[in-house]
Amino acid sequence: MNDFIALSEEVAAALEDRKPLVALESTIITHGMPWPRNVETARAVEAEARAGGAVPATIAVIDGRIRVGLSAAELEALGQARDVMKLSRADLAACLASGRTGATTVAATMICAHLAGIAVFATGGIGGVHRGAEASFDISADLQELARTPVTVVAAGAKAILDLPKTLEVLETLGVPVIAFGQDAFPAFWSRDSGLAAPLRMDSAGAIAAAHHLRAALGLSGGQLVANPIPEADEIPRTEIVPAIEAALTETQTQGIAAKAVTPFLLSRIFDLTEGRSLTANIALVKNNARLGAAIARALAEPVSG
Ligand code: PSU
Ligand code: MN
Repeated sequence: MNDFIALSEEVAAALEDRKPLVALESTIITHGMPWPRNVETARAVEAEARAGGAVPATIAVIDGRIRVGLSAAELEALGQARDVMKLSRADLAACLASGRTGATTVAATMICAHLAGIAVFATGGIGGVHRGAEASFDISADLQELARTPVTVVAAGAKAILDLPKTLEVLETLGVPVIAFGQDAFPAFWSRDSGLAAPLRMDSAGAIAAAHHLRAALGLSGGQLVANPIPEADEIPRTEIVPAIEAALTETQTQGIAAKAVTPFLLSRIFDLTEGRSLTANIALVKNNARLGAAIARALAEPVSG
């Protein structure tokens, strides 16, 4: 395509044949989960997309080049690498220019997926408005990206480490459709119900695909956030997760953690404080999202009627 972006053979062939594709991010691998479960999960999530009838396209920057579709060896190397940049919209070009390796967040993965021609992307949780944002101004660039880049993102809602009411308010201000899948409540990552109503609800992949096409037809920029609740069997009870979240949040303050470091720090502390239970749930929900992403990609690949 260009010398700054390279598609794997499989991804290039799938695009050429208009087969369903699902993009996957890499920050979850490098900054979201510990090795070796990060790599195992990345493989399992790719397998889930395949089982759902879509070609997975894991996205990262390797040695200054955007790569769409990674080999098993490349995934393994990325999962063990140190000094991997965490790339959002602001960092992408600088990483390419300096020939470095970086993992793409939701925002950067959306940009790269769109460049490659992939319309659906599945992940775990999106970034959002952090608690205390009225003082810290910490609002993830993921929200702005959803407002500008036309990719449908499947996530399990947003983590309760964030301020969920403010996150929903900002998404509404930005004109981002937030669609709960199969229920009325906005899911909160480890739990199916955040206690907040989702602005929109859809019950089929076909409806989500139709809305994706219609946004483009209406000339509306930006993507959609599909909030897919964690499977019931994998939910973590509030009594277990809330104290871990509170403790981890307090530590960010006492240790002065800020900016890009906040989300990875919280994820790793909650992993420790729940003795790994947070990770088991995280893996289950990403796989669940890859399945829904594949179904949406299949629906999008069907010829549009009318
Ligand atoms: N939330 C999660 N798991 C993650 C992330 C967020 O539950 O792995 C990652 C995603 O890559 C997301 C990024 O795009 O963190 C958001 O980082 P920040 O809050 O710094 O924008
Ligand atoms: Mn931030």
